Amino acid sequence: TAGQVITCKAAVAYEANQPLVIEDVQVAPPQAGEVRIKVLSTALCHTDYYTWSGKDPEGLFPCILGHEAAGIVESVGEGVTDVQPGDHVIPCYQAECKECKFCKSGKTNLCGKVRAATGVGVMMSDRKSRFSVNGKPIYHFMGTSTFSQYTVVHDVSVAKINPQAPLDKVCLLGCGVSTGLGAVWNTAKVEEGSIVAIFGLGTVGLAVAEGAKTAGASRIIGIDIDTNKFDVAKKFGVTEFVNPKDHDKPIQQVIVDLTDGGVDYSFECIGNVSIMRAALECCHKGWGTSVIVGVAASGQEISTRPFQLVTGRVWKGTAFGGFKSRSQVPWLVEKYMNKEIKVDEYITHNMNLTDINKAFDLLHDGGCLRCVLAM
Ligand code: NAD
Ligand code: AHE
Ligand code: ZN
Repeated sequence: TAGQVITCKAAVAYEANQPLVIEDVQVAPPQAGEVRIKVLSTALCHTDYYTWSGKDPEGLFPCILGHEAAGIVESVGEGVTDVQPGDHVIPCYQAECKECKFCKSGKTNLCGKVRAATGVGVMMSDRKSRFSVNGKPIYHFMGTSTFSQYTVVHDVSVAKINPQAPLDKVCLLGCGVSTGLGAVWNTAKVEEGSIVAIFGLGTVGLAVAEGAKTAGASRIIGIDIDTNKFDVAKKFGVTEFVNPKDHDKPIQQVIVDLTDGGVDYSFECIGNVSIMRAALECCHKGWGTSVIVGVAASGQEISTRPFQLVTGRVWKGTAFGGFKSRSQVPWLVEKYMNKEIKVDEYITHNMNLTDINKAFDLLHDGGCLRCVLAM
């Protein structure tokens, strides 16, 4: 199939908020610096739902969503040396070229090499899409588009992993689980004995809990309005639960009262700007640090009294948990293989690509963490 157009099944989002359509899609061969991947497993992340809902300023339609996946390299374009056909890989929406100003800075995991193209749904070299249906182009999404049996990505967005790793599990390391762990280990750098608050106990929030537990946090307070999450959260290290609906006081006050003045670290894993404010304001005066992980809708802005920062609280954010994708995703896979991090436990549902609309509905069903689709 190398060098040929492949026709395969993909879930196309034609319009915001409309059911995805399973189509025969034409996938062009990879051009120079590109890799065509046979996607075997993909999970759904809340961010896919967010873009589908039309609230993402970078959302373009029609497109092929999906960014938490694993697969096997089918063919590579000219000049690609780091992977070859048959390699097991995880596509990475956060690229790592190792050469740009960002990659060389030593200060961030963001990469500048292909971001301009991935933000507008095309490939870098010719600013065109490799996907089409009956000759009409379909946009890429996040440089990954994994809701397709085959996808084309930039070579700087491919992490080569241990071929023994089960792809239907480690696909989760392409986003949610890695993001939560990294938010704790890389962005906040939580120390032993810390008190941690986590707003939102979906996969990202629970991975934050797991990261905080391994970092030796003394208390891990989970906050969610879905009581279904409370039982499962214990497995991930959450020690106390708060349901904002049980309290009349603002949630930041509830947490401050519970912790003798506030937490050392808080994490917003929902995407709600008023909760982002609460997460900052429940931090301890003088040092408390709040990390924004959730993605908020277009037009939403955060606010607080500057006095909160003047008195020592720190507001941060994280993309992909600060992990350098190509360098560190293979390491995360090894940690999973060595049973040092959980992955299986986040998978509550398994379905086929053809059931993708049901899987989208599940995202809002209490109790669903990750649904993995077999392609
Ligand atoms: P999810 O939908 O599985 O989990 C969100 C949780 O928040 C749910 O348990 C829900 O009940 C809870 N929640 C909703 N509103 C709430 C409220 N008002 N108060 C308390 N709890 C509330 O989502 P997820 O896949 O875990 O993703 C979480 C967020 O992180 C999303 O915004 C997603 O877009 C974002 N995300 C960001 C990155 C990144 O790199 N920064 C990576 C992955 C996901
Ligand atoms: N297009 C959105 C931004 C969405 C966003 O912030 N994405 C995160 C990853 S979410 C994964 O589930 C991210 O990595 N951001 C850094 C980047 O380079 O996009 C918007 O609101 O404009
Ligand atoms: Zn995601």
